[in-house]
Amino acid sequence: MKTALITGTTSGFGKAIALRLAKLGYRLIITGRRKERLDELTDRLKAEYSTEVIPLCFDVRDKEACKDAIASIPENFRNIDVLVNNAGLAAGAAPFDESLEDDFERMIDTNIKGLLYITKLIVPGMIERQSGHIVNISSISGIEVYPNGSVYCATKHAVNAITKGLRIDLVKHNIKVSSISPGMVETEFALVRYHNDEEKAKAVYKGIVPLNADDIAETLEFIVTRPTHVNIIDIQINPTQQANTYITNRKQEI
Ligand code: NDP
Ligand code: 8X3
Repeated sequence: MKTALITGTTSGFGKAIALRLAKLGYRLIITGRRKERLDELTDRLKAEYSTEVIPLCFDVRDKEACKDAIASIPENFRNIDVLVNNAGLAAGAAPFDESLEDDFERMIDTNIKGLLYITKLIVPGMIERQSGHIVNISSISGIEVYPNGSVYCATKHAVNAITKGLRIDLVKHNIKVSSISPGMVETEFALVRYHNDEEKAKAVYKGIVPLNADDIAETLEFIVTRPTHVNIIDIQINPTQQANTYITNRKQEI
């Protein structure tokens, strides 16, 4: 039985990925800050898939909390085959000069430093076992830069550099490193980005059928179910109506 650790499972991609991997027979370590949602998902995974689940409630920006959480994983659960670095966010969408420093810090601390803290804690076990697969959730914004998104784009460019660097450094240990680079996916992402302004969040997907979280989970399933000799480097995935970060085919009614 394989074990996966997924960060950010209280919503969006992470939750959909947990449900997909449970269906595939994985046992899971799921994380997030919202305890109630983590507990709800734990109950659901156990009830629907008889999955063994360890919920870990902590903030990936807190290095000591990351260490404590990973150290608390029971001995018989420590052979982590798949690490999905998913926890992340965009905070704000404004020209650089009007952006908030607090937003910069939230994005950099979560999307880059949080990913590094968790990866640093999980990689030694993978090296010891000479096997493992790390899948980093990147973004179209790791490939392009768009107006009002410089720092979020910078964090996902960093995720891509880290992904490539990890692949180079870990290839000798038989560890696969992959990424997924989605365009617009309707989750809580836009709500978080616009500081809980529901109107602004809704407008992001106006006239578009966006991807949904399970489209990303399905992509991840493809990546982690390839044969041992195959490593998927990156999968870019957009809604049909999105050509790139600034050209979309919006319809008034869909
Ligand atoms: P959601 O807001 O729906 O989910 C984000 C998840 O990350 C939540 O479970 C949240 O849990 C967790 N998270 C955020 N900050 C922290 C933190 N400091 N510590 C621990 N967990 C945290 O967004 P998505 O599912 O859309 O986003 C998932 C990933 O996908 C992100 O990395 C995002 O950048 C990326 N992405 C999203 C796209 C989109 O259009 N939706 C497109 C491309 C990439 P909690 O709040 O409980 O801690
Ligand atoms: C999220 C997708 O287009 O808002 O990573 O950058 S986008």
